Amino acid sequence: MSPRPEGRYEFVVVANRLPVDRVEEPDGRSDWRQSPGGLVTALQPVMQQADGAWIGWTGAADEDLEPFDHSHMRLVPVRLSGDEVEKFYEGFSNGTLWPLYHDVIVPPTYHREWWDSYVTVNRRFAQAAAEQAAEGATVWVQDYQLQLVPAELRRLRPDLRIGFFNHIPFPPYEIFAQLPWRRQVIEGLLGADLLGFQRGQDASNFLRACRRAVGLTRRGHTIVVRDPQGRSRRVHARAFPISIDARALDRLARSEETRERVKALRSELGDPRLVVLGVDRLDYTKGIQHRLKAYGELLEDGRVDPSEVVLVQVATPSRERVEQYRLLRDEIELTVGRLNGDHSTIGLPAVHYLHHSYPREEMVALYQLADVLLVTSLRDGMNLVAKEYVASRYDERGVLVLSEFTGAADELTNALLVNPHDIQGVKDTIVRALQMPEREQARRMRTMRKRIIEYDVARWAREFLHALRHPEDE
Ligand code: ADQ
Repeated sequence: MSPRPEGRYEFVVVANRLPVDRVEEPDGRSDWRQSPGGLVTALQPVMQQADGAWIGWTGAADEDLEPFDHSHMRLVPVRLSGDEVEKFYEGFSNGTLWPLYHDVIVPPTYHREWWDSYVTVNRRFAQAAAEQAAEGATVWVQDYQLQLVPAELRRLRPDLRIGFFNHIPFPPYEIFAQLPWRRQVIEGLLGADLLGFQRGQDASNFLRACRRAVGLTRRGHTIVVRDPQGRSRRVHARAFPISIDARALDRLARSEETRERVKALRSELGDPRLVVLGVDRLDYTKGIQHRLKAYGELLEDGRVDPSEVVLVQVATPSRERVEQYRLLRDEIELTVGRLNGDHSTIGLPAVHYLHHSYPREEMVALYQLADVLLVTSLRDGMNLVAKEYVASRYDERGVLVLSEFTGAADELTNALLVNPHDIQGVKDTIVRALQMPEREQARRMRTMRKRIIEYDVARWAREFLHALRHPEDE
């Protein structure tokens, strides 16, 4: 039985996390602050126009909270128990799906209790969305933690238009086939009307998985599925590469405060001639070890002189309760320690390693400071850091070294593209970047900036929602 559509929201986002973080006020009370992410910035105008609700978890276990209003949105917290945080979130989402969808860089773990928890929690999110959505509303489900929500939601509320966007890659079938619950995942996703992926390759991998796992063949971007009532329904799957709020970053980069901060940072680094920057969540998909190996060899060979060039590596704390992430952190910090032991002098470290989160303003100052940005992901859905760097370089200076295994590489073809596994190639490319004439820097940067400014995150959201609401155009 479908519940009567009694919710009142015309636009509902369903994501693992709510778009707010808890902050402690000086008087001891706690309050909510909008998270800095691009997704919320992109969706806020849609939220305000359409009377929107956002369904997600607060990030804390065992918390029962009533829905509340914040930043012109209705926020609807979904409760996760401590056991579910372990099995659904750290387990199935981050220990099974994350490595499986990123080319099995580390082996995924398959546990039936994790899967059971994933099913239970996905049902809970779908139920919450079903309760909030108005008759015929648009619901947009986000990311790999919630792949069963589309079908469950359709079962509860066949009147809704349901979209799904996958922020991470969708793997080739030969890898996806390992998943003991591959059929259920595909069926879960096929509950949507429109499935968005970062690259064309991800959409093709998904369409191929539909044929191999559930025997449904595609016509172009479309698959025809039969609902239990025997009606047929069309599901579209294609690429909608996510982007950033490029104009806001450009403005911030040009501000007087940023310029002052860049000067201060440069002097704090000992006024190096050149700065190389890496900014990543501390994750094994980001290829931080590969980058440090290449950079270490350049110092060793004397092709990079640490009295002239410094490497600044920002490694944002991430998933610290997961064993593999703790090991990775130890490994990276050991390597940085060795490099500095071998190549630093007093007061002049060869590598500045920062394990912190920073406000937007500081990130933009770092981007402005960097002559070269290194992105060496082994696999990455998009990589917004690369796009943020380009958006911040209004001066058309700086060189982006970009892994070809990122979604961003499809669009930023004027970056210096590298295969991060090819250490010799990465070394040569870093040297080429450090020596690139200003005219060539400007030529490459200009083309990349044009793309990012035209195709920003607002356009991404607009195009996805247009395609969701006007399937006849597909
Ligand atoms: P992530 O794997 O988190 O995202 P990325 O796209 O690079 O990777 O986004 C990271 C974001 O965090 C950027 O906006 C960056 O500025 C910010 N950030 C990083 N370090 C920070 C720090 N120390 N302080 C403050 N902010 C920091 C997943 C997928 C990606 C995909 C995005 C969006 O893995 O492939 O691009 O979702 O879809």
